Amino acid sequence: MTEKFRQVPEFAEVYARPDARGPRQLDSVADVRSDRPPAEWAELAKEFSLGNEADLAGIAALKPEWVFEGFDLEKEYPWIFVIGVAMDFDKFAAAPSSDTDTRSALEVSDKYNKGARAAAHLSNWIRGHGYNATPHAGPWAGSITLTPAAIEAGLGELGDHGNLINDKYGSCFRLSAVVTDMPLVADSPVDFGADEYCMRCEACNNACPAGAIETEKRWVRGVKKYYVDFDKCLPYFNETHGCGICLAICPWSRPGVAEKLVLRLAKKRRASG
Ligand code: B12
Repeated sequence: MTEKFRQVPEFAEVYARPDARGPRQLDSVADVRSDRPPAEWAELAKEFSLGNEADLAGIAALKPEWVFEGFDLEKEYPWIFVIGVAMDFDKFAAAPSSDTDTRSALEVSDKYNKGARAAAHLSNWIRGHGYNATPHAGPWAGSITLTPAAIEAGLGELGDHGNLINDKYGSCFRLSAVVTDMPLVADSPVDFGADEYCMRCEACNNACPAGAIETEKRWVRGVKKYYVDFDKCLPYFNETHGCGICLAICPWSRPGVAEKLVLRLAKKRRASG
């Protein structure tokens, strides 16, 4: 049986701090809609978001298969603006946390808050221009599975550890999002070689204390992708205030490494025609 998630009091405090997650109430949607071409809105929204706590920003058309059962967001909101917030590597890489060392878990909570603020800032900016916008931020699952949306929005490739690898931050970042009816333009998925790299690297497979990360891809709901066995992952995750070892050990996550790997893989691709 899965053990209950062991929360230390500090976490509840981090999430409850006044304004830690941005304004408690969103602005109302302006009565007058400003009119601009979608490409211009997309550029302006990214510029705003990157200047207001987001480290990464990308856009995708919201697909119904990303919305959890019981919600039908995509009828109201055709677009999802995905935000990435970098974590401090040294703090995050102190994973796994314990009752006496909560550095990694606190960094995670802190960056969940930053992601929530970034999504709230952008939602209000969009609302100020007369369009509807709703923020989505962890640590709760909310109504959307963010990983496939972030892949479509070009924030990174899916790594063997089941999460995104970005070409600057590796896997050392968290996601939040804004769904909106502001007319935007979708970005495209990226391919800088992380998927191929993962096929030869076994760092996360070997480091996972629960043996939850499989080396081979599997067919999951019609897509062949890297697979993590969460029945194995969850008990250890709960025991360690959120684990995180797999993303911390990922070679791409160490500061400065992702950029070098991207160059090396591009060179290799050019050489092999
Ligand atoms: C539930 C959840 C968990 C659960 C179970 C994971 C799961 N897959 O269900 C537990 C508690 C174990 C967990 C653990 C962790 N999580 Co988590 N988790 C989530 C959450 C809330 C929902 C994921 C989900 O939708 N699951 C249900 C289904 C869809 O799962 P699945 O079929 O196995 O799909 C997974 C992947 O295959 C992929 N996926 C789903 N559909 C598709 C479709 C295509 C085409 C592709 C390519 C991929 C893909 O997304 C899922 C992500 O794990 C998301 C936030 C969010 N709202 O999306 C964060 C999230 C995925 N987790 C995150 C992180 C960082 C972690 C941890 C490292 C914990 C930590 N210390 O931070 C570990 C890593 C464990 C691991 N190896 O994945 C980040 C990932 C950031 C990144 N760089 O990509 C997210 C996005 C949270 C956030 N807001 O930043 N997590």
